[in-house]
Amino acid sequence: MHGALDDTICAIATPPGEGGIGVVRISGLRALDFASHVARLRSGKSLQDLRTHTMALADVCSQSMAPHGPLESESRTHSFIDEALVVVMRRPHSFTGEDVVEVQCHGGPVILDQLCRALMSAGARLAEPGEFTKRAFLNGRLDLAQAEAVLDTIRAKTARSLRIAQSQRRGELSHEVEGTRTALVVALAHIEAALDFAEEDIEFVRQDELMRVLDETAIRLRRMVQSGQEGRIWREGAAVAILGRPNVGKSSLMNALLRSDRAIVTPVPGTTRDMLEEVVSIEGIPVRLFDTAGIRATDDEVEAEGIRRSQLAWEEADLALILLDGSQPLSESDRVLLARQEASIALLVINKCDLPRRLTKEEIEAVCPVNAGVLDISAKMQIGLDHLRDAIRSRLTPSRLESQEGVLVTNLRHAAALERALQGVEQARHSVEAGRAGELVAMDLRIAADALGEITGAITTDEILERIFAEFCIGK
Ligand SMILES: Nc1nc2c(ncn2[C@@H]2O[C@H](COP(=O)(O)OP(=O)(O)OP(=O)(O)O)[C@@H](O)[C@H]2O)c(=O)[nH]1
Ligand SMILES: [Mg+2]
Repeated sequence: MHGALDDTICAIATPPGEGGIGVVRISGLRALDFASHVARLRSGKSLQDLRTHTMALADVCSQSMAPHGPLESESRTHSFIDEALVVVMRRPHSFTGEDVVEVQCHGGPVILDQLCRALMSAGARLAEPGEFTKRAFLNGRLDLAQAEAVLDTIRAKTARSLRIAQSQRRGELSHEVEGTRTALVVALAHIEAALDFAEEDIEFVRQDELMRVLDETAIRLRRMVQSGQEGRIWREGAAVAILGRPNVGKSSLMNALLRSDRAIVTPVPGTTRDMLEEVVSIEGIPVRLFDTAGIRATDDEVEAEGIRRSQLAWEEADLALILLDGSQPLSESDRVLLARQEASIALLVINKCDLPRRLTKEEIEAVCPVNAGVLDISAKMQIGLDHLRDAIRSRLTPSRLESQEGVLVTNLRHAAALERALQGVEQARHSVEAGRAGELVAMDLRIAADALGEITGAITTDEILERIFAEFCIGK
């Protein structure tokens, strides 16, 4: 069963492929026992006697062998896999909170595979995705939000994303969420006491005091909820689509922002037919940049499919860069695009500013009076790109300065739970204000407190755990 803690698990912990070293991780009650069947210390000592958090040189063999028995030279050549460094971390001072052994050998896929097989024939079980981190959670080493942050730190695409993930892994989000939950639980306890002793003339909860707590809690929750939109971008990356009619220089801009010759650039309109996606850091923001097929009326089936995908990319983008060619008057295709742009999610960019100007900003304004300003660039000559990066940054994270204080909510699951909590608290405030029965107030506060408990895992279900840890891969 997934999550059974009485068996011992093993998995390759380093990424697939070749590497200088590769690590196999073993965790569970019999980790040292199984490891000592496979790894024999050069010192002649038993692995079981190795001090915690120390490392030793060992021979790793595929054949199950008695931990102390003499190793025949013939069987040694037969079963020898590799030499390795073995590190022992005894419970509870390990990542999972269980006995852990990590075996570092040469990073070859066959070596690591044979090592895992040897451990499995000794009695270990291959770990399921995320099972090491899940055990860390079940053994109380991490709460759920911290466990999720382990994956975020590994996946972080920019330095700032990493800082945010590390702060969550250290427990800063959990601390804020738990603090808020405690305030609610205390208020709830008072209300429930008042309900239990309704006959007696003791005042368990003062109305104004309760309102103060609810107001404060609502402010804390609202701040976290509001940080969610921006937070998602730091964790998952923002989708930015470059759109425009053929030949305006979309692929040239893609390449300029990537600082590489990723996309094909030619003077032939209709060069890009398939959508290209690359991840790039723009002012520290992880951005998934899409180069799209130029949008125009066409009879070509392949091009039409490319254009259909461009439209989809536009709909799904966090930000669209609408590119125009400054050396040409506005065309019909440009007008169609401009008429569709929404000021909130688009930036208008005029390319080819190195060439004589044939397009005025007034012309653009005549088509779309509501826009957030127009930027001049030359993708080819690399002019104006810093301004463009800056504009992209401020469009994607308008509240960046504010949110640098306090925690940032980056995870959709957390954002949804926080929203439910906020709703519960607001509902409770209304009930108190309207002088409704204490039972109703208590019910809303319970909903809010439980929603917060789901974030840290104080309240959890198997279903939530399955969903979270399925995102991890084996070995984490
Ligand atoms: N002078 C000048 N030429 C540019 C600039 N940007 C792009 N070009 C040229 O414009 C032509 C088209 O550029 P692409 O980047 O392929 O344009 P595109 O929008 O991707 O075109 P499609 O893929 O066909 O939709 C090429 O000849 C580029 O060298 C620029 O800033 N200045
Ligand atoms: Mg192109």
